[in-house]
Amino acid sequence: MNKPASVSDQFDAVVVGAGFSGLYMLYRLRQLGLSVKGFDSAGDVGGTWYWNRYPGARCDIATPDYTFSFDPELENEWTWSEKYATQPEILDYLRFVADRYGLRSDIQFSTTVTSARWDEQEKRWTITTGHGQEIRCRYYIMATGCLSMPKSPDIEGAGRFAGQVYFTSRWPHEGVDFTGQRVAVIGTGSSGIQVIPLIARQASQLTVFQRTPNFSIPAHNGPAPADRLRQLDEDRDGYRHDARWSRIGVPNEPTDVLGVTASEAVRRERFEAAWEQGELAGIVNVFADQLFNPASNDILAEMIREKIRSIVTDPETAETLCPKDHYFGTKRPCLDTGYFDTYNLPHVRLVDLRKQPIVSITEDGIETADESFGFDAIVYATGFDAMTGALVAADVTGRDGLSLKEKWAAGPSTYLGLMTAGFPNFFMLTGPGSPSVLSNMAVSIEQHVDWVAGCLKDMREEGLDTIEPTELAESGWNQHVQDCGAITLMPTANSWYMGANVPGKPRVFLPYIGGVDAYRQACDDVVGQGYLGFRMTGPGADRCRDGVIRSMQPDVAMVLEFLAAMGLPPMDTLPADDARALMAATAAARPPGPEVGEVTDGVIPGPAGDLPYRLYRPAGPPEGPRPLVVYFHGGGWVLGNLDSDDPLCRDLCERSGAVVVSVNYRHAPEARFPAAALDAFAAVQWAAANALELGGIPGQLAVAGWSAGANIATVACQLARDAEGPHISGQVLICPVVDSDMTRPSYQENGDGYILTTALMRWFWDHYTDPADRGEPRAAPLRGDLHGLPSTCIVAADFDPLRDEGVAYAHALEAAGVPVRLARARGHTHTSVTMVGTVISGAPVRAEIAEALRNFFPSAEPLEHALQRS
Ligand code: N01
Repeated sequence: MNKPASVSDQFDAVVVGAGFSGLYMLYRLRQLGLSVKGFDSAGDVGGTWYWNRYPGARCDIATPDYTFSFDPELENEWTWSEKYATQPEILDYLRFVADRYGLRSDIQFSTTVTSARWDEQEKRWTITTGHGQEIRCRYYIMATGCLSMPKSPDIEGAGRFAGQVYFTSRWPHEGVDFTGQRVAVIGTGSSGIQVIPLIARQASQLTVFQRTPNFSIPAHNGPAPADRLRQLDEDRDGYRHDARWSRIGVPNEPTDVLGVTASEAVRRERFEAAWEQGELAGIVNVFADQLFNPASNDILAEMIREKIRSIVTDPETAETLCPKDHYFGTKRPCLDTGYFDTYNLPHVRLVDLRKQPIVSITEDGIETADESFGFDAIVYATGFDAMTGALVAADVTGRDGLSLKEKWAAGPSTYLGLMTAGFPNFFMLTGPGSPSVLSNMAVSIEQHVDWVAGCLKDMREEGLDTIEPTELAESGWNQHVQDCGAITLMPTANSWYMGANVPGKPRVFLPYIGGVDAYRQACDDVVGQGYLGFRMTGPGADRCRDGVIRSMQPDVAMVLEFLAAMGLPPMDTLPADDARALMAATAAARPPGPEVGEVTDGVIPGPAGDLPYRLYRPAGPPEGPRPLVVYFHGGGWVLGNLDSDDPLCRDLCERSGAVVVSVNYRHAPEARFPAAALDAFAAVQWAAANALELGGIPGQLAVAGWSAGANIATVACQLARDAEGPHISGQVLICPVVDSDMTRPSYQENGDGYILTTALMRWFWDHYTDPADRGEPRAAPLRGDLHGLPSTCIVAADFDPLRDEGVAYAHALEAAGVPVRLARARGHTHTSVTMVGTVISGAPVRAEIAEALRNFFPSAEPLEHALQRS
C-alpha cells in the first residue's frame, strides 16, 4: 500500500479516480510538469472495471474503439483478444497502462476523498480523505465516472434477507459460485442482461424480477472486427481522427434514410444489417429520424420486438420481454449474449413486476403482490445514481460556502460539463452536460483530459492561476444541453439519463446529445475565442470574455448546415421568376404539415381582380362556425403563394381550432406598392362580410401573417381602424417587416448567413416600393398611428435581421395602449419557426401563437350573441 500523504502536503493538482479518465489525466498533468496526487477508494486502478466484476461484464463498444489512442506505441503494445473484452481483460489493460507510465506511484488507493473546500484567500482547494489527511492543491479534478455511485436498493425490507446478497456494481473479488442455488436477479438493464445468462448456467433456479423490459441486440462477440483492425493498420491517425469527429465516438457515416419514408425493403435491410453487426453504433443509426420521430422509432422498435418473439418460445414470456413503454434508444440499449434465449431454459422464470410488484424482501426471499419466493441469493442489478451521484457525494464546497449539492439541488448546472460557476479550478471529467454516456467513453475521456491539460498549460503560459465559468456562459450551455435533448424523444422516458431512476432526483436531461463532433467543436471554439465564458485570474491579471457559445436551436443549425451544403444561389442574385421557382422547388421537398379536417380552394374579389384563397377547417368537434383567421404568406411581397405557407397554415389551424383562410395577393415587381396592402385589406373586408359562409363566427376575425405577409396584415388592421371596420379581434405578426430602416443592430448581427439576409431584404424593398414610399405607414407600419389597433402577438426571432423592428413595433403598440404579447423565438431565424415538421424546436413558438389566437376570441360565445354583436 502507498504511504499516506502527510498533513502539509501541497500539490498542483489532485485527481480523484483511477479509471480510464483518472489515469490519463495523471499522465497529462505529469507531462506538464505539475505535481499531482491521485486518490481512489478502490484497492487498485480500474475505476468501473475494478468494481463491476460480475460474470458476463464486458464493454459494449468494440475494443478497437474502446481503447486509449493518445500514444501509438501503447496501441502497438496491446492486443485485445475479442470484439467485446471481458472485465478481467479490460482491468488488465488499465493495469498495464498504469505500469507502463509508472502512474501508481502518484495514486493513493483504498482512500476516499470525503470533502473538498475552496479557500478564496489562498486560491487553493483543501482536500480531506477518509484517513484524516488534508491535502492542498490548486486544481481539483474529479475523474469519478458517470456510473460509479450505486443506487441504494429502494425496496422495502432490503436489509432483511438472511441469504447471500450481491450487487453487480460491487461484486466479490473471489467470485461467486451459484451452483445448485435458487437465485433472484432484480433489474434488467445492461448489467442484468449481461449477468443473467451466466448465472443461469450455474443456478438450479433463476428468477428474474423485471420492472421494465429493455431493448437489446445480440453482441455477436468474437474476434475484434477485421475491417476495423485493417483500417487502423492502414491509417491509424485517420481512423482516430474520424472517431473524434463522429457523432458517438466511433467512426460511422450517419445515415440520411428516414424511417417514415423508406420502403419496407430498405427498412428491413438496414435493420437486419445492424442486428447482424451487433454494435451500438449501427443500431442507433438505422434511420436518421429514429430518435426524433415517434413513427420512425416505432418501426425500428417493432422490428426488435419481432426478434424477441422469434427467440423466446413461450409467447407470454416473450411479450413480457418486449419493451413497449419507451422509445428505442431513450433508455440505454443493451448488447447481449444469449439473453433472450435464457428464458427458454426450464429453470429460468421471468416475473413481471408491472403485474405483481414486489411488496417486500423477506428473510427467505421476495414477496410480490401475488406470490412468495424463497431464495438462497439475491443479486441486485439495480443501477446507479448516474452522472451526478459521485460528484455531489464528495462534499465539494466552492466559494462562499456553497456546496455542489446545494447548487445542483434542482439539477446539475455546468459549463461544457467541465466546470461549474462558484467552484474555481474544479474540473469534472465527462461531467453532466457533456456527451459522456452517450458516446464511446474512451474518446470522450481523452477529449476532456486533453482540454483540461491544454487549459492549464495556456493558463500557466499567461501567468493565470484560477479559472471559472461565468453565470451567463453556464446558463447558456445548460439551455443548449436541454434544447438538444428537447428535440429528441429522450425526455419521454423514465431513464437514468433523466435522473428518473433515483427517487427524488430532479428530472433533467443529464448528458449532451448534440454529438461528440459538435461538442468537440464547441470546446475548441471556446478556446479559440479566448476562453469564451470563463473568468481567469492571476497575479495582477483578471480577464473574462463573457458570452454564450451556442445559442442557436440545434435543429435550426442543422437546417442551415444542410442548406449551406446544397450551395443554392442567393435569391437576391436571381430574377424574380427564378427566385420563385427556387422557392417552389424547396417547398416541394418539405414535410406536408398536419392533416386538418377540410381544405378548399377558392377566389375572392380583389381591388384589381380575383385573389385565390385556401381555407383550412379543423378536424373534429365542435361542428358549426369557429373563429376565422385571415392569413398572408411571407416572401418579401415578391415570392410565395398558397403552397409556400401551406404547412404553417395547417399547423395554425390545427393548433388554434380556428378556420384559417390563406389569401394570395398581388406580387411585386409586377404589382408594386401599395397593391399587396390594398389586396390584404380587401381580403379582410370580404372575409368579415362572408364569415358565416366560410364557416366562421361573425365578429370573431383575426389576421395573421409571416414576414411581408405580417406587414400587410398589420397594414390591413390600420386601414380597418381608419375605415371604422371591419372589426378585427387580434393580429399575429410572425417576424414582421414593419420598417424600412435597415440600420438596427439585428441587421448588423444577423444580416448574413441566416437565409433572410440584408441583401435579400434590400432586393425585396426594391422590388416592392420606390424609395420615396418607404416611410409611408402602408409600407412601414411602425411609422403609422398605432392607437386603436387590435390585440397583438408579435414573434421576434433571435437570428432575424427583422428582430429589432418587431420588438420596436411591440413597444410602440404597447405605448399606444394596445395589448401586446411579444413571443421570443429563442435560437430561431427568420424562417425556422415556420418550418413545420422540419424544425421541431419551432413547435413551442407555434403553440404560443395558437394560444394567442385563441385568447383573441371570447370563448364559447353562443353564435346568436355573436350574430347580434356583429
Ligand atoms: O443499471 P440500469 P445497469 N425494483 O439503471 C431495475 C452502463 N453499463 O447497472 O428500468 C425493481 O440500466 C431497473 O428498472 P427500471 C450502461 O450505460 C454498461 O444495468 O428502472 N427494479 C432496471 O431494469 C447502463 O445503462 C455495461 O424500471 C428496479 C435495472 O434495475 C448503465 O451502466 C454494462 C428497481 C437497472 O438498470 C447502468 O446499467 C453494465 C427496483 N426498486 C452497465 N430499481 C456495458 O456493457 C431499479 N430497478 C459496458
